[in-house]
Amino acid sequence: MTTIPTPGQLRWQEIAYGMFCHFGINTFYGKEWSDGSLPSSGFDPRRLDARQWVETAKAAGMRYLIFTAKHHDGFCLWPTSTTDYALTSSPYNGGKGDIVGNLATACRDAGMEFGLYLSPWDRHEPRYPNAEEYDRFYVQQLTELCTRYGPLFEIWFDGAGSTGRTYNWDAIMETVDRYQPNAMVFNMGRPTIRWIGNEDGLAADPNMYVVSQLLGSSAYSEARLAAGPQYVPPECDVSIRTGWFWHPQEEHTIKSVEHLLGIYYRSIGLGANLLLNVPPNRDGLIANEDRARLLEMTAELERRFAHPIAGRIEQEGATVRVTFDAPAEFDHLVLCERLAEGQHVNGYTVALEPAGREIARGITIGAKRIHAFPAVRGQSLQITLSTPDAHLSSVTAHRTGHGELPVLGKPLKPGDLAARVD
Ligand code: FUL
Repeated sequence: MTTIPTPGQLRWQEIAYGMFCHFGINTFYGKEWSDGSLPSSGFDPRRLDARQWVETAKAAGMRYLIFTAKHHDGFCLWPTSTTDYALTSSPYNGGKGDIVGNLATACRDAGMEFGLYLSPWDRHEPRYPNAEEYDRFYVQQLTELCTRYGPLFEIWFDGAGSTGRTYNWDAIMETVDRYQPNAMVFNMGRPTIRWIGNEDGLAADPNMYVVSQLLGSSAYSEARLAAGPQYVPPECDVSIRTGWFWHPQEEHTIKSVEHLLGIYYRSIGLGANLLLNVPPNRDGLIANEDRARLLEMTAELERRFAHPIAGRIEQEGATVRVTFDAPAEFDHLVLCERLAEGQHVNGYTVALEPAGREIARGITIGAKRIHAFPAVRGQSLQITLSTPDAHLSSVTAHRTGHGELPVLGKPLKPGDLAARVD
């Protein structure tokens, strides 16, 4: 890794928007975390339809889907040879189900990128206290997932519960390198993408892709970064509900369209990826309420952004002149930086010509930067960049009817989370 993105990282940033699906034993017992003792007998999604999840993601404009193959409780959603604590010992499909497999196929058929979450922290597995034995077990699970289900777009290593624990990251990363060399690696081991540092879906401003430290990672990854700053773009993960898993009677916690738009502007609109969790329910379906809210958000995004007024870009040194075909009224600008040679913009202003009135300014642009401001009218802009090494790949104007960022609702308190079993 260097300070220049790999083609895989660039593609991942271009894809930008994904669905997270938290689903497992917790779904059936009303838990967010469980300790590995919940019986498999409770796991029975009678109407499970992986295609409905993928179709929902697609209708929402999402381009990748990450599934919890195993959460901290250790319950596996594919027929693994490593443990009985899996859907094979549940009533679901007479113990013959393979939800990871169904989802992989549904994604492939729909042209949706597919990735997996495999929790290193495992509260069920009796070998967990023995680091060497557990590492072998974990590598075996990862090998099954990396070899049975086609190309993985992303592998999600969650640091929760693992503070102070050392895993055999060499062996884990060898497995990824051998079987899934193109998968993006989330936050641990040899990360190619990083956690944004909160679970609210909000990126930092400025949003720097070249970093020398990660949040919530491991000593192993930190040591790698200590060798020098590297290009590791962030992913914002957040749930559409208060919890990551579906719970009965929590429909009221589904975020409002305004809040979801606020998240979109502060993640994708700040150049980060957005991985929005939409948890399937006990039937094994994305519930109507979640689906409806998600699609309302998509409809509003389309209303705002589906009719861009494209600007022609001419650059001389650090000065970029943007010209629209005709004078237009607009209240949003979307700027994209050319990233193939790395992230360079580190300060910029946007002025409306000919008067030179400043309408927007910022520090970083990156994959995408959305600005909102009271409507203006004009045909050309002058953007002054911090350095002639920086280049923009596109500038579009939009007339949305909104001159400011969507407002985030009241921040959710940890106490709002559904019960955890510790
Ligand atoms: C956290 C986990 O503890 C949560 O349960 C959830 O999976 C979230 C995405 O990551 O670290």
